[in-house]
Amino acid sequence: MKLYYSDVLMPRKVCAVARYLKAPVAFTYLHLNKGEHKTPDYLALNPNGKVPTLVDGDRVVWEADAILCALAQKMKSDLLPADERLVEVQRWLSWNAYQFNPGGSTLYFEYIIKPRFNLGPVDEAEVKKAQATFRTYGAMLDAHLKGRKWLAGDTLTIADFSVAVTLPYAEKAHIPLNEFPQMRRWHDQLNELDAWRNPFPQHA
Ligand SMILES: N[C@@H](CCC(=O)N[C@@H](CS)C(=O)NCC(=O)O)C(=O)O
Repeated sequence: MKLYYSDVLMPRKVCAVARYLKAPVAFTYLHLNKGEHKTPDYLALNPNGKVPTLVDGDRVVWEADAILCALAQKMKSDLLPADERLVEVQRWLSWNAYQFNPGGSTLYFEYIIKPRFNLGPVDEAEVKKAQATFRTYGAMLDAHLKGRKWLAGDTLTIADFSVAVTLPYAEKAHIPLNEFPQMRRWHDQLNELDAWRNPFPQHA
């Protein structure tokens, strides 16, 4: 399997799960500043021109959450449970994509991507809106996590890797994680995993 990635947000969760599962993937770094994700060869794999992409023989998977599923299936891992927790996992993936992640990922874009790729100054109005979004849905997440070790109950699943993806950047991206004690406790648990703390392999 070949995993195309770069050291940015969405590939982070995919690299973390690949490492956590010790999946036999060849990590292939794309330099976004050189447009390596917009070449005809790459666009033939992923017409979105975005990272990450997983290639497993004839099977090409794009969308980070779908790649998490593919990796867990391939490794026959309980990170993608087959019982009723599967519904919980899907609930949190969808909720994250539409409700929770837009706040954190906007802040990641404003404070980390913009300076890194010279995309102009921080937009204060966007920051305010994104922090409000993070707080609204963060309060929900915090309440859900009370009394639960992980999102879908007692066991770690791909939902934890997916929903927490902006939290390692909280300080740099001005994400108000510290206002939410359960979310912090949950993220501290993820930080106990080497794969979460150091998801990206060395690259040239
Ligand atoms: N919904 C996609 C989003 C992927 C995405 O937005 N990737 C960003 C990096 S986090 C990217 O490739 N940006 C480069 C670009 O759009 O040119 C997924 O979850 O995989």
